[in-house]
Amino acid sequence: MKKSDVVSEILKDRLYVSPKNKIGEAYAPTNIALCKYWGKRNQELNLPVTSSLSISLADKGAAVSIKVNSVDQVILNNVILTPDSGFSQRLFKYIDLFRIENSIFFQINIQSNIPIAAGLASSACGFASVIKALNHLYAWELSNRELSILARLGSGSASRSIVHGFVEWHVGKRDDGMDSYSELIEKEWPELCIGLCILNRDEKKISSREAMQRTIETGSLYPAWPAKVAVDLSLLRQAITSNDFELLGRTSESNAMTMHATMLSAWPAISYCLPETLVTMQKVWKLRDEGLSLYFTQDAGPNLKLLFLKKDLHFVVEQFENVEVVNPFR
Ligand code: 2P0
Repeated sequence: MKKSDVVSEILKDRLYVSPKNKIGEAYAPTNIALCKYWGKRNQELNLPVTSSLSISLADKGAAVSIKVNSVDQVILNNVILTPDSGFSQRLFKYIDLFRIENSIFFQINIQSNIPIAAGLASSACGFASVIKALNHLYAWELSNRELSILARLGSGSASRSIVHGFVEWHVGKRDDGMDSYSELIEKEWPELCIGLCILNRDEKKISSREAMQRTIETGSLYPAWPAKVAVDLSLLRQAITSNDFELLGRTSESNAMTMHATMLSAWPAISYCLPETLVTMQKVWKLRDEGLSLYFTQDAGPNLKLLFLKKDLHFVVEQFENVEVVNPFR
């Protein structure tokens, strides 16, 4: 099954309508997985091996506006990208799925307040905001479930960036992925804080896509991953329902460490850690030994995301230079 088949299945005859609005505008928050998506059972459709669970980062994300233009053009944070840039090409390959007439071109203007490709889930909010903006431009009136499935075709983690709050991406069983979508967990936790510890802003050398695939193909520890996810998902749901922060923090940190262990077991081994990543981890562990309720998670990059409660905000900000604090339920 191809991506275009999924698009036709969801949009049906709406795929053939012309833009109804002059401009399509949308915002999507980025998201941080507390239980990670690591490995695809279908690379074309970005269908995952397991479910995953994330939290959306409120005002950290991407705002997109799309309008019909004389040529295809991407403007990223006020800079016009050259058509042969990797970012522009990936984006228009995605747009092509929704473009029936070859004679229609778009200008896509993206304002993003997170570093691109530094393990801060820029593709998540990027593709989620683009599909939401197209939905507005064409007045398709898609449901969040449909938007999530279409966002996933751009990037797996984008399926979790359609809504704010805690989100679970259901693994699904079907080959066409129609049951692999994300859904809001109806629970707010206003005391919960995320601290973005940006240790390095360089583009990563190995994409998540490549790293996942190498881990599946060669990682001797990967076979243990689905069982670990099943346990962690259940613990995280329990932690969210009962406002058990220690359980949430412990489970999230352990899940991230296990994901990185599967990568270390691949050949050639993959590590996204820099020396400063390890120094920051040690600092979290030391503060925790001293009684602070502080945990971290790490994605496919060297930066860490701290998890703590509002009551410890001032102390955490004092301890970690340049930490940027997000309150997902503000
Ligand atoms: C996650 N990551 O759950 C995991 C944890 C990185 C580490 O989803 O190939 O950019 O576009 O589906 O979504 C990053 O991978 O990969 C990611 P594709 P994506 O957030």
